[in-house]
Amino acid sequence: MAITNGTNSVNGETHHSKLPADFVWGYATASYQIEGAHDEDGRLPSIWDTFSKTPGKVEDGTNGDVACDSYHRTHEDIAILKQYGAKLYRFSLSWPRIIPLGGRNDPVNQKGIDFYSRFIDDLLAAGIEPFVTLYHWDLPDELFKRYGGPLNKDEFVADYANFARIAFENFGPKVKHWVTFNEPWCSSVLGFNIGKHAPGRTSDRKKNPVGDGTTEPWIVGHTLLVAHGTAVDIYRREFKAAQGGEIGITLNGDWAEPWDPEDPADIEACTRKLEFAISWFADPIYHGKYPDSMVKQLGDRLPPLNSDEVALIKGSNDFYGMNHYCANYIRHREGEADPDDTAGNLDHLFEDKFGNSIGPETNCEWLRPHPLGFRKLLKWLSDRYGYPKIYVTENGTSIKGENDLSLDELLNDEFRAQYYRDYVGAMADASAIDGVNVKKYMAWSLMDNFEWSEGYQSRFGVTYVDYKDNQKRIPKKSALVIGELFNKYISKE
Ligand code: PNW
Repeated sequence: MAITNGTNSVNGETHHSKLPADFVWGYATASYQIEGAHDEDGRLPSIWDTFSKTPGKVEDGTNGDVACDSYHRTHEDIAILKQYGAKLYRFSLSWPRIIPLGGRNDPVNQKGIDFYSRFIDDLLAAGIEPFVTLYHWDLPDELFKRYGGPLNKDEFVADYANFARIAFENFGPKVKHWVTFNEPWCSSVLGFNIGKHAPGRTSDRKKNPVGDGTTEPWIVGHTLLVAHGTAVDIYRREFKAAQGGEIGITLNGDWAEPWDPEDPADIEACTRKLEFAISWFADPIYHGKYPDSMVKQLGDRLPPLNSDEVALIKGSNDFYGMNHYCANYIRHREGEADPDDTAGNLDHLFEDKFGNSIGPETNCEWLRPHPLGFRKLLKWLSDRYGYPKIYVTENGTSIKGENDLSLDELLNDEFRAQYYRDYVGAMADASAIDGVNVKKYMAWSLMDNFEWSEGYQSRFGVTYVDYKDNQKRIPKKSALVIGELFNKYISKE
């Protein structure tokens, strides 16, 4: 049977893999990337406000002060979601809007609560289910200044637990899907080793005066795991029975192919790459321990999980939240790992030994589409974690040079449309052929937005945002294509 992304040719006839009839899809965004209104109605700075205003940290020197202005345009955003046929919207709460200083003894900002309450009501009135991320990287700056944010486990966990409880109390009657943390790998590694994300700590003194990339990412990862487990525990003990929702964490993870498919060391390095990127968090959650490969390489730099922590963390996912974008070729490195290494002593490459490219270039240096990798990773996760219910919480692409195109060209985003055809097809195959239990899908992103250290140059939206003309929103071709795709793939019976 020849298989190419959702279309299977059997005895000369073409069949489409189907997604289950109860499959739900929609779009994703995050507060700092879209809201703007950075100093309105009591909001105080997050670490991303501070980081993006530090010269040299964001490529085009921009920040999220205005972004897509979604704080003032919730009606417009809901109208486009509805127009696109989305039934699900993943967005994140801005912690510094809700508790401007962040801490458990700091005041709660009623205006922040009211803003999200109204937004959730309006989404539901439009027939769109809210899928809420508690933490998508915009830590109140004060908490970082006060005690180092996630570098201080006890303080951070207590403050995060308080924030989570406030969110469950206020929004839980209407929100049935919660994500505790978005991509803890990014918070830990990009924020505390590479220094590419806020708060920008790293061992590299050319980039930042302080930071220790050999220890801090592992401390932060530990903190985030414990904070996740604590929030889930609070939800299950205090809210779940009455509110009936579900909660999980969202992990990023891209697929790995061996640089030399004949070299057992490269094949092994692929597993190690997935373990360092994904199983660092997923193994404690599903198996109650860190992967052996990480313990072996990192020794006591990987803070052990004590038995109370294991009890909190093990079994703490009601669903597996999966963010997925691309794949790499992986080549093992010889010798001892560098103390600063976070990847598992291996290289990420775009070409294999024979010069084959993993996929076409995009506007992001780290992202090259490779749709079959999506199917393979869905299967890999399912095998390793016992066929959990998977929600794809992000998937999407930027386009090389998109920002420099004319408006007509930009709206005709065939590269992105093809990305979604291939990726949604690969997911349908994983579901129909491999038995993967994937139930929801949210494309990244509803609209172009602040792409972190890449600023506004890399666009991920299915909606064009004109930053020069009052953040005007115009649908791109891909928005139409996604609707048609799910219409085709989701079973009608
Ligand atoms: C994810 N990397 O971030 C985030 O969840 C989104 O907020 C973001 O806009 C989206 O993917 C697109 O980038 C990532 O450098 C950012 O490997 C950077 C990386 C990975 C994920």
